[in-house]
Amino acid sequence: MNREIIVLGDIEMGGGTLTDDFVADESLARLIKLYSRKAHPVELILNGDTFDFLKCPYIDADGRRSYPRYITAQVSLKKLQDIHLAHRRVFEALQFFLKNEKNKVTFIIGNHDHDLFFKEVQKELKKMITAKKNVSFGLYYRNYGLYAEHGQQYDFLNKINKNKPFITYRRQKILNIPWVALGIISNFLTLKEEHPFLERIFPRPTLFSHHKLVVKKLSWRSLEYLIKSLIYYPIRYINDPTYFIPRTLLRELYRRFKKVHWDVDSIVSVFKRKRKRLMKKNYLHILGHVHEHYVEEGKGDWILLHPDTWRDEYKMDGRTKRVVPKTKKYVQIAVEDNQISSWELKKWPLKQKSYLFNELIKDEISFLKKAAKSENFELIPGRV
Ligand SMILES: [Mn+2]
Repeated sequence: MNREIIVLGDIEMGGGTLTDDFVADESLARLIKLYSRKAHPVELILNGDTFDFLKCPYIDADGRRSYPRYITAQVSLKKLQDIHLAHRRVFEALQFFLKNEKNKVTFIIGNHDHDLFFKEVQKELKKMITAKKNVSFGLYYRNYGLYAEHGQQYDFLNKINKNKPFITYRRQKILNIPWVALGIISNFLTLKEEHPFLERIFPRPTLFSHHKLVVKKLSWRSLEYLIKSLIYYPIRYINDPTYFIPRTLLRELYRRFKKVHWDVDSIVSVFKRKRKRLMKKNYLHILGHVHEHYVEEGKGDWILLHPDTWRDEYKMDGRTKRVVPKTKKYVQIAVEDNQISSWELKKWPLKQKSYLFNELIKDEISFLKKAAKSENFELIPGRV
C-alpha cells in the first residue's frame, strides 16, 4: 500500500452546551491516533460538519449566550475557541496525527461549519492543531478516483452560495448562510435547548408519533417564522439581507410544512442526476450530510457511500420504544499506483448505551449527561 485515506463526516463538535451533540471524543481520538504512525502516508478527510458552529452559541465575556445571525469572523473565532475547549481530545489527536508530516488533513466545508470560509478561522484552527502545510480546506476532495463532498449542495434547503460565502451588512463582512440556517439560529435553538435529547432521535416520524407536544411547538414555531418572513420581516428589516427569502424556497417550504416534514431528502438521487459526468470520471463517491448508512454499487463501475454521522445519534424502535445508539462508521481506502486498490466501510466500537424513551423524556438533561458519561466525555461545568 502506498497510501491510505480515511473518510468520516458529520462529527458536529459544538461548544459543550445543550446544543452540542458530540460526545465521542475518546473514540474518535483513538481512531485518529491509530492512523497516526503508519509507515505509509495517511490522509484524513473530514467530510463536512466537522464542527457545529451553526448550533453553537456565542458566549460573550460576561458569559451571556446568544445565537447571532450576523456572523462575523470575530463571532466564529469565539465559537471555535469554545469548541476547542469542549473537545480538546480531538484537537490533540489531530495535532498528534499531523506531527507526522507525511500525513494530511482535509476539512471539507459543510453547512454547519460554513464559518471555515473565514481565513481567520482557518488560520486559528491550524494554529490549534499545529498544522504546517499538511492541512487544507475546501468544498470537495478529488484524487485517485475518490470524490468526497459534504452534500448540502444537493439539499436545496441547506444549499450554500459557494461563489458568495460572505455578504456585507452595515459595513461588516458576515457569513452568507442559507435562509433555513438563519431560521434555525433565530427560532429553533431555544427549542433545542428545551429538548436537547429529542433532537438526537430518529426516525423523526416515530419520534413525533410519541411526542405530540414537540410536534405542536415545532409546527407553531415554523408557521410563525414563515408568516413573519412573508409579511412582516420584509418591511421591518427592509435593508437587511439576512431576512431575504428566496422565492424558489417558498413552494418547497409550503409542501414540507403541510407534511410536517423537516428532515433532509435523499441527496443521493439529486447527486446522481446532477453529477453524471463527474461520476464517470471517478470510482468512489462519498457524501455526508444526511446521517445515514448507504452503499450503492452502480453498473457503470462506481460506488456511492454515506458513512453516517459521528454525533450522538439514536434510532427509536416504535414498538419497544427503545432508543438505541447508532454505530459510528468511517471509510478506509487503500491507494496503490495513484489508484484506489480497495475500500471498506468500517465500524468503530463505542460504549454508548440504549435508553427507554418513556424514561428519557421525563428528564432529558440527566440522560444527556448519561450519554456523555458513557463515552467519558467531560462536560464543562456551567455549560450544560
Ligand atoms: Mn450537513
